[in-house]
Amino acid sequence: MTLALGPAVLGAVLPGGWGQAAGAAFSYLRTARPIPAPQPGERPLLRLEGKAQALTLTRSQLLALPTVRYATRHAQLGRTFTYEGVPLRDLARLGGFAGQDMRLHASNGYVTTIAARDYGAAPIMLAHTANGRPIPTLDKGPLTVVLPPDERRFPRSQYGSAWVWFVERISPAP
Ligand SMILES: Nc1nc2c(c(=O)[nH]1)N[C@H]1C(S)=C(S)[C@@H](COP(=O)(O)O)O[C@H]1N2
Ligand SMILES: [Mo]
Repeated sequence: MTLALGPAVLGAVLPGGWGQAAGAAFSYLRTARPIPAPQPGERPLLRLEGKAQALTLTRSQLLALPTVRYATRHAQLGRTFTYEGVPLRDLARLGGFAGQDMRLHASNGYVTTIAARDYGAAPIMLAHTANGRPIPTLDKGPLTVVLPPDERRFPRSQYGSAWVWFVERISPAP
């Protein structure tokens, strides 16, 4: 079953405390706001396959989810951007699979898994905005995973595969 998120659905899918820190305290730019109905003509960017149901989210809906912002050097582009996006931990909560490893599927067929111990302890994000603007395809948007600038915890030599670009679907790892 797929639900197109509208305000009426949200009360049902959002458990209390969602968007608040449980575990490591992330510094949020914004906490969760009511998720709006999709704007006319807006296309879904992300399909979040939850435990019980799947949600599709447009850009305006993603913007209403808990948001973090930090600057980090993109592992493949080699340039530094100030990114804004939704922590993977909050997406896992929204999908009802908090604490479970996350599978990320890209539109070019690439698939990888990010461990719950990684996304639970650090604000690895699904970025939708770079330097205040939607992320263009050339910069690996519209949705691209970025990791905090912590070379000791997330060395690029080991975490290159986590920098998934063109993300279109997220599910719990089987
Ligand atoms: N969408 C998408 N993201 C991806 C990949 C891919 O093939 N498609 N490869 C991953 C892997 S395994 C690594 S090591 C890096 C590779 O980046 P590079 O090809 O620029 O070195 O991107 C990661 N993100
Ligand atoms: Mo890789």
